[in-house]
Formats: sequence, structure tokens, C-alpha cells
Amino acid sequence: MMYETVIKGGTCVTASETFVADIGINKGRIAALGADLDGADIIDARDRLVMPGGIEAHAHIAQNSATGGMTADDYTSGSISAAFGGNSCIIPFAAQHRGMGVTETLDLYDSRAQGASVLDYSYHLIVSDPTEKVLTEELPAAFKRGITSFKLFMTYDKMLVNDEQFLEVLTVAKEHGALTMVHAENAGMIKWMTDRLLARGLKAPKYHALSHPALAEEEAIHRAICMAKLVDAPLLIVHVSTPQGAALVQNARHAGAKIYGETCPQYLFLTRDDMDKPGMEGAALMCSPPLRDTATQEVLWTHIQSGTFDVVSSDHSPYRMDDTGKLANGPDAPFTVIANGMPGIGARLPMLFSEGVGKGRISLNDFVALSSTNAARLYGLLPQKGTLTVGADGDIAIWDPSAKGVISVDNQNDACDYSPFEGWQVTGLPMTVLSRGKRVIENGKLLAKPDHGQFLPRAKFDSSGRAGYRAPELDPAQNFGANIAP
Ligand code: DUC
Ligand code: ZN
Ligand code: ZN
Repeated sequence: MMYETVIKGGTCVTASETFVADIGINKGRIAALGADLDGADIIDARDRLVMPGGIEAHAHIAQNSATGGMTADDYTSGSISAAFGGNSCIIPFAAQHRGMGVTETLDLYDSRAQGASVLDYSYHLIVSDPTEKVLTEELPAAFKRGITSFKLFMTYDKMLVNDEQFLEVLTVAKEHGALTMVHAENAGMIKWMTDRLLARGLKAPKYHALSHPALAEEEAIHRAICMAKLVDAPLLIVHVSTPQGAALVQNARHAGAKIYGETCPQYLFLTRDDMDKPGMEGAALMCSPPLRDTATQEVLWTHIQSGTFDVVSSDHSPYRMDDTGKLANGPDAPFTVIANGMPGIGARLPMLFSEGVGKGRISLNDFVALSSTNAARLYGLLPQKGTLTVGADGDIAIWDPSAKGVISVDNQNDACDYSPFEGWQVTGLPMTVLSRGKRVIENGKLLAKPDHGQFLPRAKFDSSGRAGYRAPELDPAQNFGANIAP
């Protein structure tokens, strides 16, 4: 049998196993794993690691912020940077702003992504205006379209939902089999801290980090988890940045609740001290939740090791350090009007590999789980994406584990004008990335066109394996027969 493409002699790594095999690919899919496979096109992978391509499941691309700014990356530059960073699939956000319908929002993002991405893509829907029509008509229509995850905000005046709205969205999500994601920070605490800082003239970018105290995350994560438990709905806490927040996720998980967790490289590798720079320089590292401290980094690593976090995502939110991005409100703007977020879609996997696998903090299999397989499972893409199995898409990243590099804005291939990880030395780099069997990048060259990427309708969320939580008040047997469970 002659396969169209064969990846030969590599060390294949999945979330559970490491083994030497050839991989045969036909018609964009893995057709065989075996020995001595023949192919029309042979990729020599001896001394290489052959892994499922990364799935970047938290990125802001071609997205308008609530304050009107636009991310620096569109689907072309964002997906290219992702591919050079070892990813074969991206799931950015489609943001509903107040007054917009959900269908209108998804149509808008389709128009931005179609024909523009070198990688397959889907979106998580950000819901900021859960009207009756959205809850009863538009969210069900979104599920039919294959959008099976969405994000709620507990902060930002123009985006946040209140607790009742949160519960309504969780209920609809549960009914349709969707996963809700949440940005959990207490809005009131942030406003109170901000007022006190500004009243004292403390408006430089570094003070943004103080305006978002760790307690604001702790309180909101606790509240979000309680709401998810009341509805017994699955909930993913995104970009967890504090030990207290991680402990809440861990405890809920241990208790069987359908709670999942994500953290990001910036919370593992940077601290708020890195923002202590002259002028507006610190704005480059302004993000929400903010950077914390070195003690936090160590605790977050232990949570990665013990399974609190299902995914490590970049939270790529690229704004240039010019008047199109961070400096849109002038060179002296207070931190309250500077766009939040930093780029990182291309650096996520080299950083996680080098600092995680290379420094013995996680295994190769953990790396695959955290970077690809778990995202595929959470977001309804497994086994099409996220693993190496017969029938899966030929979405494969071939890494040289001993290649050395230095992270720099010059090699991120995105549209931003800085990298938060500038100068980090990494060992282990992706050399070739295949998407549905086609080379997207190889040895530093881009080989795919922006019309290669396709929209991926996603399956329902599967929360099997978690017992869930039954609020006593929702058990008719304990409550005079009243049945109000969602
Ligand atoms: N939340 C994100 O997920 N990304 C950027 C900023 C934010 O608030
Ligand atoms: Zn967020
Ligand atoms: Zn984000």
C-alpha cells in the first residue's frame, strides 16, 4: 500500500503513549500507524517528536474590544503565527457586543475568517447580551451551527453579565450540551481599587496589576463555581492566575463538579515586576487578570502537574505599542483606557515545551494533553483533532526536541510589534506542521495559503466522568416534590 504522505521513523507522542511508528496519511487523514510504510511523499522524522498539532483554544483574533479597538492580528497573521508555533488548529472568540444578535455576530466573524486562515478554526461565542431572543432562539441556532462553547465576563461594564443572566446562560448551555467559559474577576473590587489608585495619581500601566487584586479573582471564581454547581452545568474557568483561584478549581473538581481550568504562559513566566518600566513600556504586559509574582508561578506549576488545569492557552490578545493599539489614547493615558492583553500564540508551545518538558516539570504526554488533546476533548473536536489515531485529521506537529531558539518579535510572525517573552531561550521547536496532511510550515517557511483553513463545526461537550453536583434544593424528594431542576 502506498500512502500519499508518510511521516517516517518518528517518536510519536499522544496524551497517553510514546512509541516509534510511521504514520501514513491519505486524503488528509491518518490512514495507518505502523512499521515500514511506503509513501509518495516521505517526511523523515528520525530524531524528531511527532505530536498532534497544538490547538490554541484561547486567542483574540480580528476581534473588536468593547472599547472599539481591534486586535492587531487578523485570521491570516494570527493563524500563521500559530502555525509557526506548532499549532494546527485555532479557536478564537466571536464577540457579541450589547445590541448585537448572536447570529449577526457569528456571520461577522465568518466574514473575517473565511478564506483567511491557514489553519482550521472555530470560535467560542462571547455572550454579553443574553436577551430572551438570544436565550431561546439564537443560542440554540448557534449550537446547530457547531458553536458549542461560549464565554461570559464577570467584569468590564460593557461585557459583564449579572448572576441571574449567568445562571440563565448556564441553563441553556447545559440543555444543548455546550461548555460555558468564564472570565472571573469581581467588577466592584476592581473599580474600588482603581478609584483609590487614580485618586493618588497612580495611573501608570504597572498600577493596572494592583487594580485587579488576587481576591477579585478568588471571589469571582468561587461565585462562578457556585452558580455552575446550582445548575449542575459544566464551566471552564479561563486564565486562572492565582493560587487561591486554582485551589477553588481543584476542590470543585475533587468534589465531582463539572469544573475545568485553564492557565496561560504569562502567569508562569512573567511577574508584575516586569511591568515596572519607564513611561508606557509597562503597557506591553498589561493583561487581565494581571501578572502576579514568582510564588504564584510555582503554585500554578504544581496545579498543572496535579491536573487542576486541563489546558495551557496563550490568551493571545495582540495590541501594538502604537496608536492603533496600546497607545490609542495617547502617550500619557491612564491604565484604565489602555487595551488589555498581550501576544503569545506563537510562543505558547515552545515556552511550555522548553520550560515544562525540558526542565522536567511535565512529561511529553502531559505536554500533548495540555496543548492539544484536552482542548479537543473540551471543545468537541476529539478524535478529529488532538490525537494520533486512524481516522483523525492529519494535523501533526513534528518537533526537533534539541533545536535551540530565542523568542523574539522577529520570529513570531504575528502582526504585533513586540513579544512579552523577548529574549527567552528555548530548547525544542516545531519544524513541520501539517494540517489535514498538508504542510503548513516547514523549516521556517510558510507553505499554505490563507484559504486552506476551514471552519470546524464542533460536537457537544461531554462531561462524562464527573458525578456532578446536586443542590439539595433542586431534589424534589427533599423539597415537597417541587421539581425546578434545569
Ligand atoms: N480577557 C481575556 O480573556 N483576554 C484579554 C483580556 C481579557 O479580559
Ligand atoms: Zn478574559
Ligand atoms: Zn482572552
